[in-house]
Amino acid sequence: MPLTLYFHPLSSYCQKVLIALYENDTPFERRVVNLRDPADAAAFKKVWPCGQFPVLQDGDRAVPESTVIIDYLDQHFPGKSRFIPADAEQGRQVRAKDRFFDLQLHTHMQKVVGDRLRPQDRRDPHGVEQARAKIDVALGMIDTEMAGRSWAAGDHFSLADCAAAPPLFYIDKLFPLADRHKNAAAYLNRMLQRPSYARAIEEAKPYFSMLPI
Ligand SMILES: N[C@@H](CCC(=O)N[C@@H](CS)C(=O)NCC(=O)O)C(=O)O
Repeated sequence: MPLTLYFHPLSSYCQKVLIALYENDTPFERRVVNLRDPADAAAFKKVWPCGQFPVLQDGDRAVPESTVIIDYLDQHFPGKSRFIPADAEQGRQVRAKDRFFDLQLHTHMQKVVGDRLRPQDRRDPHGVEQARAKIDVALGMIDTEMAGRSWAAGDHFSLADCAAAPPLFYIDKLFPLADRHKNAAAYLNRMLQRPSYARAIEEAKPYFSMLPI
């Protein structure tokens, strides 16, 4: 039975998983979820009651969480790109980077974008200001690190790059990276040259008008 990905092309966490799938040309069926459609959202919640995508379905097993999905793909559907090094120490470094990009960058990007989608009287300017400050700290760290490396966790493409590119892309749309974070901007450009990520972005483009940025 083929894999099925529940996702939306515009979703940054879904792009994280699409990069991994496209890296290895892993076959899968696409199930685009429209959370704004109550019937579609309810159908998706039967698969994953938390209602967040991406979710990968493999037979009767539903695998939520982008990091776990990529780990699952690496274990069960390995291809030419390996996402988590077998070496324990290198693997730990890649996982640590993945956590960094999700928790110190992606979460805060979502806060800024999510706030713009709220009605004017339900916005949270203080929370957005805090998120922007945290994004700035993370970008400074990324910029310093990327001065000396090609990929997010070192010399090899990995899970960390799948995690890094989508939030950097949307942050670049909000606050252009090239102004203050040239190494981060160059890294994002490298990612955009990579066919797997270029494809994910091409597929998201028809939906860009839905973005509040
Ligand atoms: N920790 C989750 C985060 C997934 C996530 O935040 N997905 C967003 C889209 S990018 C979502 O489903 N938002 C809808 C919601 O939270 O109701 C992962 O890594 O997969």
